[in-house]
Amino acid sequence: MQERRFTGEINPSMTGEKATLKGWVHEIRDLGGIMFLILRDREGFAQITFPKKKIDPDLLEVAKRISRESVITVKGTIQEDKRAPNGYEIIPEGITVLNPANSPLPLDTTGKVGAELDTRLDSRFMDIRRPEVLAIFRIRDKVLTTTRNFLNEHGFIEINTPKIVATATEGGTALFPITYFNREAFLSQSPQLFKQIMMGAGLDRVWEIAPIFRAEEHDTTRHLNEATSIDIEASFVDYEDVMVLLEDLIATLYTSVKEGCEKSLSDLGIDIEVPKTPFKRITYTEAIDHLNGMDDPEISEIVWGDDLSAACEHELGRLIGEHYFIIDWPTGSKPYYTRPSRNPEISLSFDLMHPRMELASGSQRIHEVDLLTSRIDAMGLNPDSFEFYLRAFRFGMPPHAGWGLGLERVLMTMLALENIREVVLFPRDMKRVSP
Ligand code: AMO
Repeated sequence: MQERRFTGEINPSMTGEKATLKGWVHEIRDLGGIMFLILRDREGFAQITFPKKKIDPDLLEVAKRISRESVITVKGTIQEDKRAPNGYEIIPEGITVLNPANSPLPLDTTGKVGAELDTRLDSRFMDIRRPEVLAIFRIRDKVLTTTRNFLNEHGFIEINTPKIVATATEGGTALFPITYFNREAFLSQSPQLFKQIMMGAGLDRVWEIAPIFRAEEHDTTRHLNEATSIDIEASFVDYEDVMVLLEDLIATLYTSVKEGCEKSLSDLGIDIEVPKTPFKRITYTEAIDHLNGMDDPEISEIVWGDDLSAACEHELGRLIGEHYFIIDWPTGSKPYYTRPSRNPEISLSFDLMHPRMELASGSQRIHEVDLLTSRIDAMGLNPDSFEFYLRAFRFGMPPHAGWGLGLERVLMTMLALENIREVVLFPRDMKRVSP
């Protein structure tokens, strides 16, 4: 008997060969003279066929008693059958129940009975058994692997920065405090300060893919309290250089999913289009000029310096219709580490936008310690608590730029999913910390 095979490794040309399959009982269909057991594994389905007159009656009795979603081993002979999934069936010679599943099931894995997202997330282990949900996580894996390869090929070094920190990095966004022995610490909002310190350390180009924790009280379909950020920082470059890197990465991710995840895209019932580079760049000032000319009650008069609301993002997305950058934001609307341009009111900064939402933000950074200290001060923060960061700027800090890209937002927009929670195994939001 052969070693275990995945359902996707077998094809009709193997007719007559023996095979061992392991997986879950997806469905049992008893049609009287014939019974079908559909076995499911990570790669798909296999039809196990029991022609009742020809099969050992004891084997048939075992099969009839197996509950749905039990874990089984099936040994049998491969036979071509055009009507079956992948064009083959297995005529069983032995079935072992490795672990029976309880009934009733918390969710229906066949997709015949729909369930709310909350119910699905409560039983995520069973939800992910559905091929269209598993497909999302196979694509997530592809996006992560492609990102790592892309950044390695571009000379970036992977770093791991602490997730328990003493200071805020992003100013505006709220922090999760934790008890750290006898003092207060926080969960990290961003690797920002540490990736910049690594520019002072001479690593030149670094990347990190890691969780970021945001205590935002946003109960929306595009915010998480624990998200995954793809962060880069590079020395001796300007913000245009890192925008080019970012648009190249986005196009590379779409290409690798389109070409390398055909089955997953088909399980999701979608096709994706690779965005064309270079992406359009519009300045913040052009964006608000356009928005202020709109006759839309959701978009009231925007004052220069305001952040752009979701309604504004939607309007710009509708107008442009593809990925684009909003560049040169008001200095006051960006974090203290963002470099002002020659006009101190305007910063060398950008947001990467999908027509539906923001995907990334980044900028040229301030590398002069005096300017940085005064910006921290001007934002109402205490420079003393940033001393560990500022020190790195006193002893040879090169000019540098970088960005942070939200992995979940890339995935939800690429796959046209409504809710960001769909692309996270165990999402953390205002209402959910378990499972
Ligand atoms: P920013 O705060 O804009 O920038 O975050 C970067 C990207 O991370 C994603 N993101 C989120 N995704 C889901 N839920 C959230 N609550 C959430 N918060 C952020 C978004 C966002 O565009 N230090 C800078 C980056 C840099 O300049 O290098 C930063 O953190 O997709």
